[in-house]
Amino acid sequence: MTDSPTLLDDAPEIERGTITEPKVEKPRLYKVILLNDDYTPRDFVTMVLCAVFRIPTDTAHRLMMTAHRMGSCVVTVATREIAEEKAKEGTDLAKSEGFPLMFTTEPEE
Ligand code: NFA
Repeated sequence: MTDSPTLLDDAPEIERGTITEPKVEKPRLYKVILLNDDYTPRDFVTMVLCAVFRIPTDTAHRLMMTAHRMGSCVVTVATREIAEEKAKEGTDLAKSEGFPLMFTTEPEE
């Protein structure tokens, strides 16, 4: 009696001695950077950070002061899409009120 065909007959041959690494790459992350300027009021910067990045007021105030003293500071880290969206949201909100406040993005490492 001949064996009836099974699913295994169509299975690809296993390559002996080859270890295949799983090809799952973590997405590259981007920093959202708050830039200091001489014109945007401190309270407005703090408000934008709270509104756009959902940061508590005390944390937002610390970040604002860090950028004010150092020239810039990292607000958050996210995927490229989210980071660019948030940077634009913050920059546009300031622009709509006539302030030059700017957020930029840059890739991590
Ligand atoms: N340097 C601004 C001021 O003295 C405040 C500021 C902080 C602006 C952080 C932009 C970023 N009014």
